[in-house]
Amino acid sequence: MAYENIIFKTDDGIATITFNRPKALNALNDDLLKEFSLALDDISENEDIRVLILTGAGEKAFVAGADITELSTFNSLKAKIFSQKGQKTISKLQELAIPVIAAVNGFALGGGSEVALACDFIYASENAVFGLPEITLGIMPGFGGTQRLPRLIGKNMAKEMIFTGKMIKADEAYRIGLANKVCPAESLMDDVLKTAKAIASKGKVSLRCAKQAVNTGMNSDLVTGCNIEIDAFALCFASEDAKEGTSAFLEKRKAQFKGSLSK
Ligand code: CO8
Repeated sequence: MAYENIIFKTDDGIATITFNRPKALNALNDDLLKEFSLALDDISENEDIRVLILTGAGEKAFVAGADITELSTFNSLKAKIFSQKGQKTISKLQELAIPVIAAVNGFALGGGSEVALACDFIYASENAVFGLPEITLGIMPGFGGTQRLPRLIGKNMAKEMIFTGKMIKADEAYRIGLANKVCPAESLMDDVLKTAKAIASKGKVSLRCAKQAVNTGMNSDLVTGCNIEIDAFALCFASEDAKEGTSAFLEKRKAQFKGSLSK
């Protein structure tokens, strides 16, 4: 389908979705969220895509939040529907079977931070700015920020960000564990692609099992999580990649992972 608010590309097993409303700093409006959701459906049905990268068009923003022009027209019911739809899409993102990297290339505010939080990890450019400023608009985060941020950086750090609405720069985001890496703006995409390619060269079954074990385990107690890991570990041996990876090590050569999901 032809997208107007996102750019969706795939190249050699790596998909990139670029939020593309640069004049509004890539703010999430209803149309953009619909397109994003459809693109995620396409990705989940395409076994050839091994890694997804999210970024924003232009040099200023990843996503500066939900579209405040739309928000300003909401009553409670409309806000509930918008939040439910947004959360459904963001959960779809979090539950994608493949690894997802957020390349945060500027402002990631409100819903923009919340999208990045649902990715598997974040690389930020030096000019990136993170925040949940909803409180300054008289509202609060509604796309999962009150839940995912405390789980990532800790309850009290998250509460300070949510209660003050303060914005933090990339180096602070790195220091508190929100971003895995800070890169010069001009090399952000190259750095992200390098990591994406390293991940894409691994076995797709073991990657999916590992992601699912971490995600499901994080919502469980340790004993349940370790049991989830046992099953995920065992499932890896259903793929020919387990044989290839271990044989390659013993034969002192680089593994060529070709396992598919169907055999
Ligand atoms: N929505 C709509 N338009 C936006 C948004 C936004 N979130 N952010 C920026 N824009 C627009 C501006 O209005 C401006 O448009 P125009 O040129 O037509 O005037 C253009 O983008 C450029 O922005 P600025 O001129 O403001 O650029 P600055 O460099 O001066 O400032 C900032 C950049 C600091 C990012 C500033 O634009 C800003 O503070 N933006 C709003 C950030 C924000 O508050 N985000 C949170 C939004 S609320 C949210 O995300 C809730 C999510 C959960 C929803 C749950 C549903 C109920």
